[in-house]
Amino acid sequence: MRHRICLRIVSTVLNTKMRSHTYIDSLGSARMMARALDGKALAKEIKDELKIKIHNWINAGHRAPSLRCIIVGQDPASHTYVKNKIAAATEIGIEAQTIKYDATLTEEALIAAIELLNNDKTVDGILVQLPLPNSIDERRVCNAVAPEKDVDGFHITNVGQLCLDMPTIVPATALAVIEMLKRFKIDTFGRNAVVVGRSKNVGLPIAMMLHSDKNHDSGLGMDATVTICHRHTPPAQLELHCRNADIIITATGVPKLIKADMIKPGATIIDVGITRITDEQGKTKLVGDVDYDEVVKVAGAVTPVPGGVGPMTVAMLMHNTFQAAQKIWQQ
Ligand code: BQF
Repeated sequence: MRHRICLRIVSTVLNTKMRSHTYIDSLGSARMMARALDGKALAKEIKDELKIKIHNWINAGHRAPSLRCIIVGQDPASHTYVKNKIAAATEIGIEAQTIKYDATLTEEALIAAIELLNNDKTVDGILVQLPLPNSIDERRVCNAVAPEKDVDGFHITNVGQLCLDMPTIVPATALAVIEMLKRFKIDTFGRNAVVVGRSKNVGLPIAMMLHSDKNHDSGLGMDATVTICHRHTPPAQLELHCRNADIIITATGVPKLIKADMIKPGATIIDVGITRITDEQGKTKLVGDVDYDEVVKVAGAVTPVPGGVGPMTVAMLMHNTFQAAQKIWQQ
């Protein structure tokens, strides 16, 4: 008994101080913890690669790639996201500016502003930070961005091309998930993948690439067997689908939706959820959809929140912006 208590103390010290990859279970046995997939470190690697490519691009006589971020209203989370994007862009040699409007801006005025940027030859990438105020039709606004400058990949043409496995601009969050699976060497070929959440900008493009044929033109297919679960999937069914999954991608914004008893031992869990919560001390913090502290004991690999998919989303937006800059030059 004393032996077990000692082990538990040692494991607690290791886990908190040294980030051990093992923990001691309730019977006193040492168990492996899942690999934490460090999105922040991978995002830095990708930004460093892009920084070199952009440097070479400019040295070859091109102007710096340029990005415009339009933000409407005062939502603090949206302002944080835009700041993250401008900082990342500036750091790697992309010329980036924020264009801020009051929440009272009309849909017509927003579309007029987008059209000015569409016609500006010194602008390569345009994004409109979502969500927009309820008075503005997001679909109409996304379709107003010139498809070749649509670095968010939300234009109807870019969505259609993605669905047809054609080369296109892919939404950054979906590209972030796919890039993490590739760079962390998570095998998807013929595996069972579950996507939890069916949003048009996140769940749909992820599910689309996961199930698609790698041999098709886009080269982004992952050849997995994909199940899409959503708010009308009964909880018992969600559990069954998840327990059968080799890979779970969750993007719901429901904290602790994905629990340890829903995980196949060794599975890979990618947490796209971001929810701001206030803890007991009144501090706000970010949490994902995954009950991380428990899931990490069963899964083979899991992305943390913060520091998982979020930073990778920003890195892949930079990838999209450089891609847009190169395509425009070829025309
Ligand atoms: C991190 C986003 C929901 C709705 C609209 C780093 C970001 C987030 C987290 C970030 C997100 C989420 C963005 C972390 C951009 C990702 O350290 O974990 C970066 O800036 N994101 C967005 O632009 O719009 C959203 C989530």
